[in-house]
Amino acid sequence: MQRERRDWAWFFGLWALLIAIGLFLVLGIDLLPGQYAREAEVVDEAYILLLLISVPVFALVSAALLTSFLRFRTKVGPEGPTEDGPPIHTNPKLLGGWLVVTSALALGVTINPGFVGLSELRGESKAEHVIEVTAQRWSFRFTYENGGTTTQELVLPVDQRVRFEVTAADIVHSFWVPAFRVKIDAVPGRVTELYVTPDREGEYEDDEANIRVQCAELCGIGHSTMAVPVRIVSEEEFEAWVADLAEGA
Ligand SMILES: [Cu+2]
Repeated sequence: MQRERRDWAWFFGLWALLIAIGLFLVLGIDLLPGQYAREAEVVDEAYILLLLISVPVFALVSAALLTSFLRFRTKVGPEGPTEDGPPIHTNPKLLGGWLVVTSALALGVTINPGFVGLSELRGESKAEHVIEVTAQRWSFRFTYENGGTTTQELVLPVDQRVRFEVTAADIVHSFWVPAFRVKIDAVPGRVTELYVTPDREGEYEDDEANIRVQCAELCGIGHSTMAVPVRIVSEEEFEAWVADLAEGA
């Protein structure tokens, strides 16, 4: 009995320790690159929430495993046990509790961040600007509402919701901007949509390499170089730039 109590103490002690380590890793360390869109906040919140929920679960399993290793080891060879230990009997309360807790967790994350996050990202189809994106081996072409078109950079106005209408000219690619955290497949013969609201100015630089469009679907030899810098500017600057672009075309 004394021994059993100590086994449980080990288990709960390890569980608490691992939870503390996990929470420190999730909350104490800045894991994610800079956010440049409202959508990035939604995605990062979901990511952190899922990590927080998984910490106690993963710690529980690890604590059970470690307790078994540390407390239930036995010697091999002649000094070791000569017969099996007593069988373990089903514990209906434990089983029922496990079923309820894990089902509630699965249902909970399906609702939030699942449905809630999805509706925040694409529940609304209004947008201030529409930009057509055509992906092909190995570049992206952006066409603005006034007909201006470029493959050199993607310029976006700050605090304006943009709908990207994405397609591909040859094979499947994927339109992804790491600093916005969202991406969508570019499929030949289809138009897929993605909404982004950049919420601070910034542009691609060596130490802000995440402000770029990057193909995220392996598409051949030039896949990794299929990237275009992104620049987020004020509305006035954007209007002037896009007017120039159309004139040049
Ligand atoms: Cu590609």
